[in-house]
Formats: sequence, C-alpha cells, structure tokens
Amino acid sequence: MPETFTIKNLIAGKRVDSVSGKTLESFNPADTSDVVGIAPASGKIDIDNAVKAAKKAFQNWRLVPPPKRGEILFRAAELIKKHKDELGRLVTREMGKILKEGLGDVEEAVDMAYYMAGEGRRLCGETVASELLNKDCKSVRVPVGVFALITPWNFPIAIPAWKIFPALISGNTVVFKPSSYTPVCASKLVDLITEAGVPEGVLNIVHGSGEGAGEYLVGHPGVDGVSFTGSTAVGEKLIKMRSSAGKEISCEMGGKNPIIIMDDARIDLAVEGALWGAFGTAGQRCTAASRFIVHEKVHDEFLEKFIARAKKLTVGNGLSPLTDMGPLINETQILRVLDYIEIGKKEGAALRLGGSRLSSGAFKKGFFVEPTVFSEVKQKMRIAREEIFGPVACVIKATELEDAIAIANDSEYGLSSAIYTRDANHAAIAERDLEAGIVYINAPTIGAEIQLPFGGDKKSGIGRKEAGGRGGALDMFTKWKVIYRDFSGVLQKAQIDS
Ligand code: UN1
Repeated sequence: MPETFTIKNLIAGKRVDSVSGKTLESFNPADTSDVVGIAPASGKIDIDNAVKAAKKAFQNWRLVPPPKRGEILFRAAELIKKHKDELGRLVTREMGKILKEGLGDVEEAVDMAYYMAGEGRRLCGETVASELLNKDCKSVRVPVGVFALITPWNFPIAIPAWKIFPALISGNTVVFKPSSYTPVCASKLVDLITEAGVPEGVLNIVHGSGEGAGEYLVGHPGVDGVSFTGSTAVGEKLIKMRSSAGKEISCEMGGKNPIIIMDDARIDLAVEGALWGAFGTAGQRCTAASRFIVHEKVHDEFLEKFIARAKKLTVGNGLSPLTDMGPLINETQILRVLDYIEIGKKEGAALRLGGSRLSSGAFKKGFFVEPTVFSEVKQKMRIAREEIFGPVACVIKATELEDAIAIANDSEYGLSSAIYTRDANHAAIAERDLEAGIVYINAPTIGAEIQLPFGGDKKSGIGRKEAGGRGGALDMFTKWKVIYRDFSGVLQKAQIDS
C-alpha cells in the first residue's frame, strides 16, 4: 500500500493539529482500502486562530511591493512544476481522475502562479485629469484584507491555486479550507507555496468539514472576503449567511452545460468533443457537458456514433494508462447519480447506454459507474434541468438553431456552453445569444484557460469571476481606492471653483 500522509493545519507559520485532536481521513475513490490522508478535523477555535494569524500578517503583507510578492509566486510556480508528476499522481490517488487529467490539474496551478506573478507588475489603476489646477486624481487597487477560500474536491490543486495566487498577489492574507475529501492535495500545494517564501501567517490552511469548519469560517467577523467554489445548494446557504452580515461573497457553483450540434457540424469532431465534455473527470466538473442538443437531421447519426464510442471507454483506476474514466468521489455521489438515472427512466427518457454501478472484481472497493447516455430527453425532465455531476449525457432533439438556443437557455444555470457548426453565421448567433459565462465554438464545454475570466451567470455564479484577464480575479481580490491630491496650497472646491 502507498504511504498514508498525516497532515496538519498551517496557522501562523506553525504546523498544528486541531485543538480538539479530532481527525478525518481521505480515501482513494478507486480503492477505499487505500487511506490517502489523516487530517485535522478543525473546529471553531482552530478557525479563530487562523483568522487571527491572517489578520496580524496582513499589516505587513499589504505593504510588500506587489512585484516582490510576484517573485514569491514565481518561485511557487517553479516548485509546483518541479513536483508536477508527484502531485498529479496524488490528485489521481486522492480524487480519482485519470492521471493525464491529474497532471492537467497541476498544470493549471503552474499556469496560474506564473500568470499572477506577472500581475504583480501590472496592478494598475487610472490617472485622470482633475477639473482643478494643481490637483491630480488617481485610482489604485488595494487588498481587501483576510480572505476565506473554500474549495471543492474536483480540482484539488487547480481551484485552490485559482484563488490563492490572485489573493496573495493582491496583498490579502488567506485562510484556506479545502474539501475534506482531498486534504492531502491541498496540504502539499500549501507546503510548496510556503517553501517559495510566503511569510508566516499570510497563507493559513485549516482542514475540516464544511459544516464543522467551512461555515463558521464564512460567517467569521474577522473575514473580509470569501471566495467559494462548490455546489449551488451550499453556495446559496453561504450567500444568505454573508448577506445577513452585510458582507460580500463570490461563489462559483453548478452547471447544466449544453452542447448544440448543428446539421452542418463535423459530426465526428462533435462526437469526440461530446465524449470529452461528458465523461472527462467522470462528469465531475462544473463545466461538464450534460445536455446535447442535436439538430434533427443529424440526431440519429450523432447518437449512434456517440454511443458506439462511449461504449469503448475503459473505466477503472485512473493510474492505469489504459483507463479513460475514473471513479466518482464517494458513495454519496454514486447514489446521487444512480438516483438521477432512475428518475430519467421514470420520466420516460430512453436509457441507451450504461446506467449501472460497477461493483464486481477490480471495481469492488471503489465508486465506479458506467458512462451513461439517455436519448429522447425533453427539456422539462429533471435530468435535463438539474445538475447530476456524474457521467450522464442527455441527448435532446432540436429542429433549428433558434430552437436549439432556446432549449440551451431554458436553464437555471449559465456557466459554459458550446456549439458545433461549420456555418460562420450560426456560430456568431450562438456566441451572441447563448446565456452563459463561457461559449465554445467547435470545442466542448470544458477546458477554460486561466488567462481569461472564469464564471457563470444565473445560478452558476454570484459575485466576481475567477482567473485572469479584465474582469477576472483581481476584481474579486482588490478594492478600488480613489486618491485626490491637491498641491495648490489653497482650498479649492470641486464643482464650485473654476
Ligand atoms: C470546474 O469544473 O469546477 O474549464 C472547473 C475547465 C477547467 C476548470 C473546471 N479548466 O473545465
């Protein structure tokens, strides 16, 4: 058996157990007899300590010149890159996604670290002319303060990195509460960022459950900003908590992402995209494609080819190079997915592939489910409306582009979307009319790049977006401050003196 890692919290630069001494365990979802980690199950006092440390460290960190903070991030990027293979394997072992994707998860963190390191020299505001003589006006970005970062298990390295690096470059200090299903990945990431030279107390990690630690952290009066990624149900609860305290929160939540396949599409390309979008990460991405809205003229051809290819996917332990799709994260997710499959059948959708749990032989100790395809799905069905977060593809027939776009937009969610077409006008109309934070043309709904903002509309996202570019995470992690400097030596009155 591979090593079981016993990990600790990191508070004020010290590695500590939870005050209560309680722990929680993380398991390999492909084989639950493999205990990956034993982590502190933190409670209120641990969170109080971490917030206190972050508050104290903020006083110095906010004054460190951003290019200097950038140098630390650059070193973090180099360190993560150096350990990419080991971390990628750990992602697969603790979360289940196949190794290629585990390595991709780590690469996203490397990319984000380099990108945000550069932002240290680009934290610019505006200088604007004053209406008065001998006076100048400028706006500058300033840090928010102590940020609570709450992250899910599906991207156990990438999503923490999306939040930690922009938070740090902006001059915030951090209390990070990762998913209790992937504490070791989070801990290893924090170790490397610490090794890169982040001062004590600037980056604190507190392990524990959502109910036991996460919620208390979000409601903590010492926390100035919160960034959460996870389910819409939890997000909505946190939004209520924050708004009753009159404070802001940014949440990345669920999706029910559509791919439109037009009659002029390259069908083989669309099939490849559909496979990757639906079954990559076993459908456990908020960007996963779950609705395939197919023009009636190519519906049967697409469906037949899609099922034929999906049938050939090898399900298994993600560490094997032969595996195309790994396990789900836990028993709760398996039950949720199986429940939706039953709902789909009862609603009258046609189960065309899969639909069952795999539990014999090599699958016995893991959380495996077959790649599943439903056809004859109608947009009013629950399987077409609710997020399943598993490898379940719903194929819906459409008559023309307007119809397809209307079906795509008939959703509470609006994170990612896609269209396969060779008609430039169809692509342009979809680009304009799809109600989603992200639109892909001739590519599936997953695979956002870090140099652009990431986030959704409707129930998919609240507050600021993540990642790079204009409107990205720097807007989440900084506030604008405006400075008027009068060097006339006399009292000048704006709007009155001329
Ligand atoms: C998520 O699904 O929670 O675009 C994040 C993507 C990845 C990130 C997904 N870069 O699919």
